[in-house]
Amino acid sequence: MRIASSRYLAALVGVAALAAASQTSFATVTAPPDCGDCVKDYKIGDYCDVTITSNSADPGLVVHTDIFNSVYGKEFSLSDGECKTFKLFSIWTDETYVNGDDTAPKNITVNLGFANPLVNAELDGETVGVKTFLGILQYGQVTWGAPVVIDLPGDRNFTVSLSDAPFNKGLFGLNEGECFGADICVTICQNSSVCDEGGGDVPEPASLSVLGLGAAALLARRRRR
Ligand SMILES: [Ca+2]
Ligand SMILES: [Ca+2]
Repeated sequence: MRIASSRYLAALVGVAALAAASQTSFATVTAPPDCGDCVKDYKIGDYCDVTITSNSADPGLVVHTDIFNSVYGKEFSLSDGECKTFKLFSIWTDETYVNGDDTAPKNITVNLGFANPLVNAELDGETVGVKTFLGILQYGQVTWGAPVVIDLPGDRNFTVSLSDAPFNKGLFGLNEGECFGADICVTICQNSSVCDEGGGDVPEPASLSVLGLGAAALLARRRRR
């Protein structure tokens, strides 16, 4: 009786080891579908996909923008937790002095269209003329609202944000013109992702237990011999 029970115990230990071994080997061969941390490709759209709307006439500080040519069709890849930053556009004013009308904030909107994934990020901000110390220091300022989070279930989740900046700083007036403007950068960060490939070959828990039962039967037959 004692021998039988110890054999039974040995068989059980064997089955457990086999099941654990089979589970481990399957898990290392193929990753589950929601493994995360996948490298995803990004591509910015073309000329028509990237637009900026800003204050183009008085009242308010009249600003001009110019999108960098290197932006169109730009391609890069990100894994989870990784960010990509690059210059998106320049901003400047041709006004020479921050008057009363210029200190009222005006809306600025950037529409950043992606070709991959096929989505649009709309980023809103404000431009304003700033005059400090009795007009000694003057400049324009662009400030952006909250970053835009784009969630694509089953694919990826990423954040798009733009950099705040002062521009056309001057003493007793503004240093007007594009040369004294500022470059605005965009930062794209991948928060999470779902892998494209894999997931089809992972055994279900049910089939794993079938595997375990098969091993048990095999062991029992061996013990009977
Ligand atoms: Ca003005
Ligand atoms: Ca002015």
